[in-house]
Amino acid sequence: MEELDDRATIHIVNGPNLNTLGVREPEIYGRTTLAEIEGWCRDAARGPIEFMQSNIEGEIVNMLQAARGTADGVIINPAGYSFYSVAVLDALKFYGGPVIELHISNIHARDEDHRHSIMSKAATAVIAGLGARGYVTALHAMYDLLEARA
Ligand code: DHK
Repeated sequence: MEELDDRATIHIVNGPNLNTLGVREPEIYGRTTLAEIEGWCRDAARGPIEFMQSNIEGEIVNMLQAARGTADGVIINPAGYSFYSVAVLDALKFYGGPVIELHISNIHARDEDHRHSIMSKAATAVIAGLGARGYVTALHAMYDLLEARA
């Protein structure tokens, strides 16, 4: 396998309410804060990472448009937008590079409102149910994906 260019840039995009991790429904999302997750990702990163969060759909769209031609890979937790935002889905398609869709909880085992992600149509891979550590798993998986494509 080829060596990964160690300057591969990964964008990690977080959707609505993920700024409240650690407090919101800890029985589902755990007690780890988004700042702690960002720290784990920075420790695990093999190159530059951008770690972003917004509660605003259009800002997520802007982040994904900006990732085109800039990010070698995108990891996205679309949170509540997962289940209906065609705008975020379209922006993911526009991005065009490898995408890992990430959910902290196992959405497939949840209620009807949190089960059917439309984002998966534009995802290279999906990770769900690993808790907050899923972000680090996703980062390692993205490097593996990029290495396999190199
Ligand atoms: C986070 C959310 O905020 C929910 O809207 C999703 C996702 C699940 C998660 O598990 O990370 O349904």
